[in-house]
Amino acid sequence: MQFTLEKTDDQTAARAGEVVTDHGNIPTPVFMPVGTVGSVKGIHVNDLKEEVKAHIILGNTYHLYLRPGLEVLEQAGGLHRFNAWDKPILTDSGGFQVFSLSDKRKLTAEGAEFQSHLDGSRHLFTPENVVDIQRTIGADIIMAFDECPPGDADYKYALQSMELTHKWLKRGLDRFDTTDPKYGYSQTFFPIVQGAGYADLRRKSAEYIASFNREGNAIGGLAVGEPEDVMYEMIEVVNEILPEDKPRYLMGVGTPVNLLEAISRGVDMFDCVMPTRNGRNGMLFTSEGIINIRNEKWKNDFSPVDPDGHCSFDTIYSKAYLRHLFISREMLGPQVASIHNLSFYLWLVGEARRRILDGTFSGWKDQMVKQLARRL
Ligand code: PRF
Repeated sequence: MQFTLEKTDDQTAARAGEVVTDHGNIPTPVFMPVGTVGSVKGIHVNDLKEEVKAHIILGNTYHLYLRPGLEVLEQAGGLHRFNAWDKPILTDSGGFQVFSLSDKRKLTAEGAEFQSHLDGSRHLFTPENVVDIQRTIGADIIMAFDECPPGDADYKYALQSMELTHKWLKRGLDRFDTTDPKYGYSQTFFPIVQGAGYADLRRKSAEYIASFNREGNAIGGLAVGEPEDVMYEMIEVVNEILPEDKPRYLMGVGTPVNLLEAISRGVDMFDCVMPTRNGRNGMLFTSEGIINIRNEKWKNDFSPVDPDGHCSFDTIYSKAYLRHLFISREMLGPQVASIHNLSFYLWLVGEARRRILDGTFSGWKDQMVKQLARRL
């Protein structure tokens, strides 16, 4: 993997760049749709390419390891062959999901023991075996095994957790650097900064992570219940330290406004379930603000779903029809809403990139931040 930094904005810390992988190039800033079990919920690959215009998607080690399991994935020749997505894939390492989803879990020096949320079976994730698992899944970008403390973690817990994440990083890197890809294309490994809402811990963690000088770095442990201004401050603190010439990935964030604020502070990559999960509930993100399409007010509104939208469904369908699909519980409703939201997110980061390149990012971002959070 290679990263080229094309331009840094004059007025903000925003950057435009390009990540090159064996499965294709990724212009940054970029948003990665989440395909937890290998599929971006409800959306087939043609729509992901043609309508959403996704460059890279994300999969989850925790889910894919439990089901379909490594034997199936290996026989398939890796996730790209299995799910027919031939562009880049990033996998999250499983740590975050073990703590949010599994039934019982216990941290030991070795790793994290947990029981499957599917059938109660017992498993152990270690910094080493999650590298092996992600190699078998065939991710282009493999994430370190980390612990993500809650947003209100006290200092002592945040410190211990950060130190554990650092120890696990060293072990994960040793495994990664002594093993090979399984399917003939190269894979890369991103470490993750932790440190909760404490600037001194964030600095320490960023310095430790930067010292490995890997091909990309991630910021974890944010958007987990802390106030937004704390999240923005932590991003600033960390990005002052992380290498400039490597992509920076902010994990699991966020709203359209969060994306623009983070881009203006030097973040290059994002993923979040919000466009798909909220879309399935009828929430539509647009450049004018947020729509709840189930609302009575759209019942007789035959204007396009989003006249400024960037996927074909935005103008093919009316708001009244999309509302009808939701109210009638037709599966087409959540599908159209998910495609709309993802195409909006991809447009937003793509427009940010164009604005960074032509020097108009800062004013545009201020204007957009005012519009995006409005309720229509
Ligand atoms: N670590 C990992 N995955 C994550 C997070 C994290 O801290 C977050 C927090 N926003 C989302 N996904 N490994």
